[in-house]
Amino acid sequence: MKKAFIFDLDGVIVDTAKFHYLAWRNLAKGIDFDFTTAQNEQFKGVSRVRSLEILLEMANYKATQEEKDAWLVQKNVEYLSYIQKMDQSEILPDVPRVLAYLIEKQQGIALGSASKNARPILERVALLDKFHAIVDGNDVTTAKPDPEVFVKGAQALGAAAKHCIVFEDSIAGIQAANTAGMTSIGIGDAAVLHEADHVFSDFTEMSNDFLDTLIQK
Ligand code: B16
Ligand code: MG
Repeated sequence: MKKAFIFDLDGVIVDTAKFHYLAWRNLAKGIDFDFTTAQNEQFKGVSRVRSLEILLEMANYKATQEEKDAWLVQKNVEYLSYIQKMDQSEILPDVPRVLAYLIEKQQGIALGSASKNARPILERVALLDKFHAIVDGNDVTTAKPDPEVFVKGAQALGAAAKHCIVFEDSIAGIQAANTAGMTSIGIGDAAVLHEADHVFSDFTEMSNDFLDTLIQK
C-alpha cells in the first residue's frame, strides 16, 4: 500500500542544530548572556521568531521591536554562512538508505520542517530531488506543535492522515504528528520523545523490515 512518509529536516535528515546554536550563542553574547547547548534543546522544531522570544526570556532582556527585527536578520545571516559550507557529509547516518528504500517501494515522501531555509539546505546536501513535496517555514502560519506543517505535507501527497508516517526529533513535532492523527516516529532519545508511537536513536536502528511493517499497516 502506498503511504506518505513525512520527514522533519533539522535533527532528522541533517544536524543543523549545531549551526543554529552557534548563531544564537553569538547573538546572546551581544546582550551578555551565556547561551548553553542544553538551553539550545528548547529551540528544536521551534520557529525562529519564537526561538528569539525564548532566548530573550532566558536572558531576561526586554528588547524593542527594532532590536528583534535586526537580530532575526543578523542570526539568519550567520546561520546561512554555516549552511553554505554544508555538503553530503552532513547527512545523518542511514538517511540515504531509508530514502532509497522508500523510493524503491514507491512510497510518497515529503518534507515537513519549521525552517525557512529548508530548500537551500536540501540543495547543499543533494537531497532535494528525493522529495515529492516540500512544506517548510515559508508555507505555514502556525508552528509545531500545531499540525499545520504535516497536514499540508499530507495534502501535497494526496494522503489521508491515517496513512501518514512522520519522522521527528522534537517533542513539539511529535505532538503535531499525534494531533494530526498520523503515526509518529521519534528520532532521538526515547525518554524525551516518549509521546511518539515508536522511537529510534537514529536511522541505523531502523530496519527495512520495520519500514515494510509501516508500508503494510
Ligand atoms: P530557520 P525543523 C527547525 O527545523 C529547527 O529545529 C529550529 O531550531 C529552527 O528554529 C526552525 O527550524 C526555524 O529555522 O531559522 O532556518 O527558519 O527541525 O522543523 O526541520
Ligand atoms: Mg527537527
